[in-house]
Amino acid sequence: MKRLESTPKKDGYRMPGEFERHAGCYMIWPERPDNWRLGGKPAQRVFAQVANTIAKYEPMTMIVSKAQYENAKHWLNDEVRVVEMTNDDSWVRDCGATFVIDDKGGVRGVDWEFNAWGGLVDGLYFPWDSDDKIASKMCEIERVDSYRTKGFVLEGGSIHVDGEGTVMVTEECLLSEGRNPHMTKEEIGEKLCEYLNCEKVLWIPRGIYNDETNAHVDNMANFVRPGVVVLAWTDDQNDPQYERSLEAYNYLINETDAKGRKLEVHKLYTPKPILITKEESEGVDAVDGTLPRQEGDRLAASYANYYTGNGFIALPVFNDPNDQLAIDLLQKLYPDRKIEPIYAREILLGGGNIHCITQQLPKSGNN
Ligand code: KQY
Repeated sequence: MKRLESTPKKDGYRMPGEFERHAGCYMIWPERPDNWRLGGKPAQRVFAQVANTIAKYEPMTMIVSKAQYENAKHWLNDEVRVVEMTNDDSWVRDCGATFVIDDKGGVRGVDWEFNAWGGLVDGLYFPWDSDDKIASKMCEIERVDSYRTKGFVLEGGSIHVDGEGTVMVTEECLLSEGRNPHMTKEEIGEKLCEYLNCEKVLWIPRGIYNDETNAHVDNMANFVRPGVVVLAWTDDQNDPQYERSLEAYNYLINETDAKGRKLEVHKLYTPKPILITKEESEGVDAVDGTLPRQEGDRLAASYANYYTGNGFIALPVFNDPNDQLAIDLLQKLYPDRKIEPIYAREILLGGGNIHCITQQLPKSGNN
């Protein structure tokens, strides 16, 4: 398949909103023992649950290493397509392709340069070269041409689009030292608009407290549909999350999107602070160069990290009283989708959640 030299915007391709129709979904099977406790065994059960749930609604593909191929097949339902591929870890939202479509039935991939959330400045593991090849391999599987953003680093979890010209990010992540320090905020915004086919960037200042991705937007906020946003929220003024959510709220309610609409912002209450236990910490291999998982560290738990699929929402829950609040709010905002709550502590322990471990393939005329 071809590497294209132009950009999606020039060629009439756009990234659709995640709430638009999908032709499929990708995930990567977890196994690295310096990120996932107990060799990834507890996380694998939950990844299988997520994949088997999604497969009820849309074609699901699981990427898996040679070593884990048979084990993944064992836990996954027959509907899940299992494809062997070398990988460094399991965050396909971030290292995988961002698919763009045109109005003639075309699909292409954007292959962002990936450096494990900050490269040698504050990246989370080294090396990351196998993960950086995942996007182009996904494009081969889908038989679609791709755009490589050479010299421009980005992860899919650091953007959300409304499909109508607006992209939402956090300054904390997009302007971080480990990604594109040679570029100004304006240049970064132009690059996003060129590759996603947008006209307007919403720059939320900061994301979720203690988020090891430098605060991806997908843990903080999401577009329910154009003009409607959910935002992670707490009323607890003693929680460091409070001022982050408040500044984001004040920013968003005073902004308009690419079409000039005021945004309707819904508060999605976070669970109570979730801390790593001694047992959980001791289950992770200590390796120089990977982020240590220490007892008592606060995890970046948020209900905003959900996946929007065909007719359903895969929602992380945490056995917290606010689980039900999140389910009720999202059911109200998505009346035509079934809410599928999944107990997601094991994903959270790895540093992200359901949205971070999934990547949709949008539906176009021909797929
Ligand atoms: O998108 C994400 N939240 C990925 C987090 C990566 C964590 C690696 N340990």
